[in-house]
Amino acid sequence: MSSDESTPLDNLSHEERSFAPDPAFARDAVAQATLYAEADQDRLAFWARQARELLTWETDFTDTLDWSNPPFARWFGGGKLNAAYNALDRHVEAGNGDRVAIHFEGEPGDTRAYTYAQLTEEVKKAANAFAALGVTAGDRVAVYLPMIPEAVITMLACARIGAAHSVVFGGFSADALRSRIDDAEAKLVVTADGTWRRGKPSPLKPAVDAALADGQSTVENVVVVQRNGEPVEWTEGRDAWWSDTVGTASAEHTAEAFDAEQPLYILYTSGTTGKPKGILHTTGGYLTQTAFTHRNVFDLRPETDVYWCTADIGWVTGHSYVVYGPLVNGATQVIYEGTPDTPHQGRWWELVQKYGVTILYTAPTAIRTMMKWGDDIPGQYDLSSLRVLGSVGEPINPEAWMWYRRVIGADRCPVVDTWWQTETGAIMISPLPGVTATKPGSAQVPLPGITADVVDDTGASLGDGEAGYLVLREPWPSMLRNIWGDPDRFVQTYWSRFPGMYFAGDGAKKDDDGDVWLLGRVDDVMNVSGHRLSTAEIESSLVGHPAVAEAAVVGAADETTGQAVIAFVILRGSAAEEDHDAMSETLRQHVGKDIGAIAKPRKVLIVPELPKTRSGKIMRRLLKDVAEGREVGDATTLADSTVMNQIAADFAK
Ligand code: 6R9
Repeated sequence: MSSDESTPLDNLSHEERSFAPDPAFARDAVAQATLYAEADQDRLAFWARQARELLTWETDFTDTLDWSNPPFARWFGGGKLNAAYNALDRHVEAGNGDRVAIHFEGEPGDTRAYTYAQLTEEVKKAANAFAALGVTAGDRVAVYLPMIPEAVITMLACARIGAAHSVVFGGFSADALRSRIDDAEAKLVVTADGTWRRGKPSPLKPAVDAALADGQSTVENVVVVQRNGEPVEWTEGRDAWWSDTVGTASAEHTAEAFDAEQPLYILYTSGTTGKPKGILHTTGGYLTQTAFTHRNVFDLRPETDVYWCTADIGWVTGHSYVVYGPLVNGATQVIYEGTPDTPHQGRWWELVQKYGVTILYTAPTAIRTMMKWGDDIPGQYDLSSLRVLGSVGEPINPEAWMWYRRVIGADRCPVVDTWWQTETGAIMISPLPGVTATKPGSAQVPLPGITADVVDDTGASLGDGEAGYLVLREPWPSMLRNIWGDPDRFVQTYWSRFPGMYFAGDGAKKDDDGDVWLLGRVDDVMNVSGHRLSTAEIESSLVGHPAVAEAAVVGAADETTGQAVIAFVILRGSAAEEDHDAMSETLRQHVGKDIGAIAKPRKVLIVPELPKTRSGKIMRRLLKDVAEGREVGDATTLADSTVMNQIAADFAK
């Protein structure tokens, strides 16, 4: 074997660049650095302290963790609290009622600001209205709303009365909505007539009507927010306008304290097979860890920061880092309804300038898109208010990380790459901006109180430099408690691959400093001639080439090598005009040179678009079907379902 074939993973994790913590964070750095030691010494005492300092309990807990029946955890036993009271009322009681909780910006440019006092009042009204419709503690409420303040109000109103919300992303179909309603046996649906998408009204209510058309579901009422003013069908007796129900309800409501393990929400996420899993989160532990991570990972200073997380509330990031973390911490945040390129490609940066955003939390796919649009667009705005930049959702390739730091962060703002999942509920692995010297492309260190490890096939810990599976060895406060209605699947999916450990489904390795590098889902880890190659690593190399905007790599079955590397790339601006065959060859050679001959893709197909879910994750499974000459599988969760036809046709040419 030639030397350039020997260490295929080295490219990604032998990243030499490192950025020392910003001295501006030094005040908190001292305190933060001690958190690791404190948690190492006594993890449970550490979490108990966080729970007591970050939350207000009506009844203090007596038992930090009950792990007597693993993997079914109970955190903060004996404790009672109300999630909405923690997110709202107590800030008003503490004299911060006039602080802005939400700066809302609609896609058409309409704006609304809610102070903590106003948001509390709206949530009390919604709580009274939902209760009047018969929703009681323990019931489930389906939420099918756009990114408008009523989404936050609805979620908190459910929490206030002890009902679990089940938010279904507004981009999902009527069928997807119905199956989630059925699985959760939701009593109420809260929706809107529609929203705005790229300047046009985009409907939501028709999907709810279609989902409930047979009249056989568990849903008794539908509350409809008027947002885009488009005409809607109406089912008398079932449907009610938000303005007629919530709008007329009393603003007096006393929050009742619930058990720490009261279900807070169900959020459906797709597994490798079968129907979506209803991930169940409960109250005390979830709020503790979302608040802790939101405060420390972003160095939050609630009195002065303006925080903006671009995630939709349809995803877990919207739950933990738009709704619960920021509001429990009393932060001021921006919520934006629309797409980043409406009415122009500078919209996000215009919002950063307008609201003086200090902390921005977004996804690599958005960062790469902005990169593709060019530096001169953010260059037209004043981004000097920014001080911390976060990334979440998939591995961020070093070039995108560097662009984010340099162009958006003026080479001054720390970038925190945060690894976590719907199932983990909150951030698990991430730098702390005042403490960690950051490395482009690595999520780096498990947070205080989190025990993450990289293990081999047998569950044995691997040394630095060896690629394996990411596991979590100890329960954590915001862990999922179950799969709704399917405890066997819960045990099977997460706790059986490595007995006694939580299996995350991600590949990872530690570098010589012990920093964790995420290598993509394990189904995305390829094995070529006995070498383990990560899709992320080759994609990172491709995106590092100046002609490439985005890349997706899959391993296609191959008789001789086990798997072969197949790449799909989108070219940047003028490069798209060049001869595709010549460009493919150039890119193959580029990867060969960058990583080693073993990683050179067998084929590089130039494509106009990649298949992405509505949350922006590339669906490599579909590309793999194409690469292996199979009929393309279920593409119903794609944002644009026509993309795959084009790719399949081009591949066959
Ligand atoms: C929060 C969220 C979870 C999966 C996870 C992993 C990938 C998320 C990442 C990351 C590398 C990061 N992922 N953050 N991979 N680096 N910083 O995205 O939850 O939608 O459940 O996805 O996303 O593969 O297993 P979810």
